[in-house]
Amino acid sequence: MQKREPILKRYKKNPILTKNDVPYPVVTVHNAGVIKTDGRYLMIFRSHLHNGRSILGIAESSDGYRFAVKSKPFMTPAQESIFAEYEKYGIEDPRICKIDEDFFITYSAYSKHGVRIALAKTRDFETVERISLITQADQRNVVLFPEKFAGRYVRLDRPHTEINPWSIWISYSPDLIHWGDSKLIVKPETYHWDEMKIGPGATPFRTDSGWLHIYHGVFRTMDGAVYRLGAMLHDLRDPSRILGVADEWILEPEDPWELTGYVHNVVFTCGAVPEKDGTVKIYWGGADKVMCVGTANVSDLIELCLKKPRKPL
Ligand code: M1P
Repeated sequence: MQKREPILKRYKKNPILTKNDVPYPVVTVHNAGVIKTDGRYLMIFRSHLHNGRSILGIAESSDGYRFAVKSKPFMTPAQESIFAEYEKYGIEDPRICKIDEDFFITYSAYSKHGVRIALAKTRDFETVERISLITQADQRNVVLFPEKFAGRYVRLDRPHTEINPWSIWISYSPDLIHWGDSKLIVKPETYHWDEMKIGPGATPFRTDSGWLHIYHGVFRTMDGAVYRLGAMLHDLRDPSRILGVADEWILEPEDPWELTGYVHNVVFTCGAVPEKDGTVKIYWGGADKVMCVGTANVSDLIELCLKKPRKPL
């Protein structure tokens, strides 16, 4: 058998961002949401502080590879309003989604009450406004779709449950605040690389064949969990319809900074940027400690989803 080229090619100068690039004291730089707007790449990344709780920083780039971190954090846990009660243990794993003129950020809010998802928005990546806590506990990894469907906003959810392996659901909203009509759309597959749990990853992006969505899947080993990335395609008009979930992963921990770090054996995505040349830059946190990037051809990812799929449910 011939050796295959990887579908997602790592950037040679990974990691692209580490704690050493941050001008304030942090222990990690990982799990960043990334978006391209007016030729600029904006990255909102998560950092652990020395007390183990997380904050969000911001970095900017003109080429999507070399990022400069701004002098101050972008968001720290709220000190007032209802957000203060639910963000006390930290804020994590931001995803960015542009809808009309606003950039919406969904992030995990941790407290003694569990983990839930909060929604904030910015227009300039300088100031940010918290809008609402949009889930109860326990939820992580909520991503929004950048368009409305039949007049409603749509998001992918990842509730936790003891009965079912943690799976991907979909919910709908008239106003981004009140959500409902939820249903399960993709489950982990038994004895498969994503059998322990899966979660929505990067904000899905539109292609001619469907919404391409890069997600994470987890496999439990005798040495703990291994986090990998996979791809799935959602129907353009009805994103609850899954056109294909690629049977094979597209990325697994291989580089030294993915194999060891804050949590070993982790590649975890919160952001992907489609480019005009038919490629996509996929960003991932390595071992919950550094940020990395790689590129793939969008057509290859679509082919993987459609030609070699596994069942979504
Ligand atoms: O440590 C690996 C990841 O663990 C969690 O992922 P999941 O949502 O699948 O449980 C999160 O804490 C994530 O931030 C982290 O990278």
